[in-house]
Amino acid sequence: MKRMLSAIKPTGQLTLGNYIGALKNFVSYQDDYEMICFIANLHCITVYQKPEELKKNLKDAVALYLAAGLEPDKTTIFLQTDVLEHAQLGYIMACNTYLGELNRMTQFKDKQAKGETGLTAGLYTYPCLMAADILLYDADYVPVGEDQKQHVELTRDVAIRFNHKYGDDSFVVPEPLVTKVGKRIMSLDDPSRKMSKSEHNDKGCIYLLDDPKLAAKKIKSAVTDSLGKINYDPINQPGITNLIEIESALTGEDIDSIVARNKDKGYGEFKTEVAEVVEKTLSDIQARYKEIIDSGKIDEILEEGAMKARKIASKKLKKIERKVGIEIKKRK
Ligand code: AQP
Repeated sequence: MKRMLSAIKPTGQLTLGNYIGALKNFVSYQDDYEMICFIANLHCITVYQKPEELKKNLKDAVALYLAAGLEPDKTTIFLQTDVLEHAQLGYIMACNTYLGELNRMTQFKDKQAKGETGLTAGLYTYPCLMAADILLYDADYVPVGEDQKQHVELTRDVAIRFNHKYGDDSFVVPEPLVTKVGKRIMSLDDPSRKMSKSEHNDKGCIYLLDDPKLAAKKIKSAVTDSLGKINYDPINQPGITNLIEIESALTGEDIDSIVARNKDKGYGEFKTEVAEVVEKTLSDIQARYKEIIDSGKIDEILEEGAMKARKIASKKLKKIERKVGIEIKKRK
């Protein structure tokens, strides 16, 4: 069975974008792949987080993984810091990544271009840690939203170079898998920007733990256009296109069929239809989330997941340390 790995960094509450672009797909893949899915808490602190809030967001993220349908007997679920090998291999990967490569990473460049201050070295070198996260497990595939594709491509470049230098059996070179529908869910109040959890305007973002009625309201007040036609047209009608993508991703109905069915409807009526789908999705997820939080099983699931992950990760790290020559005595 091929291995697939992915992660989410809970720098805030998880969003509908995370669900559509990532979580929902992890769930559908878990039957066909050996799935490894972790909570990237080291990546979270590349940008300052209030410790108490972060702790809550991490726990909520695990509960939401499970509420979305990930099953611990099919998917290895753990916290990144419970497997120390991530940070160790991350350093080795940083020593095998060129500054020029990091300078080309658009996520960092965008923040710099926006004039954000206080950007950290951790944020800059984050793709090296991400490369380690993936290569540690010899993942064949990495399902990501469009924004993360570049980081997986960097991981491939680093792995190919490393294999060339130290031997082809070092790392499996992973492939990114980008979702077809919903690869980039946009902000509801500015459809030129991605829906992001760290977005400061709550109106543009639906959080998975939002009151479902509030989420429906956000859909109903989404920014659209003045053309008055339900079309799938990302360039000229990005707002309506975003709503079509959301509905299609959540219901599985084809984009063409949604457009055809709604072609004579006004925006208000169409938004009500999408709002109902979103409200139901959130209500279902939240009912399961509550059961999981009440069950008190999260610690146990994380411990079991970390044990399974450590077995793979420690073997790989030892092999890589031996290859780069930083080992003296063979570690057990
Ligand atoms: N809006 C989105 N549409 C589709 N996919 C998305 N993903 C995130 N937002 C969208 C996908 O979710 C996975 C986990 O992402 P992440 O949370 O680890 O990082 P991110 O992409 O940086 O997410 P945010 O919400 O934008 O975080 P902040 O605000 O902290 O920068 C990834 O596969 C991602 O593509």
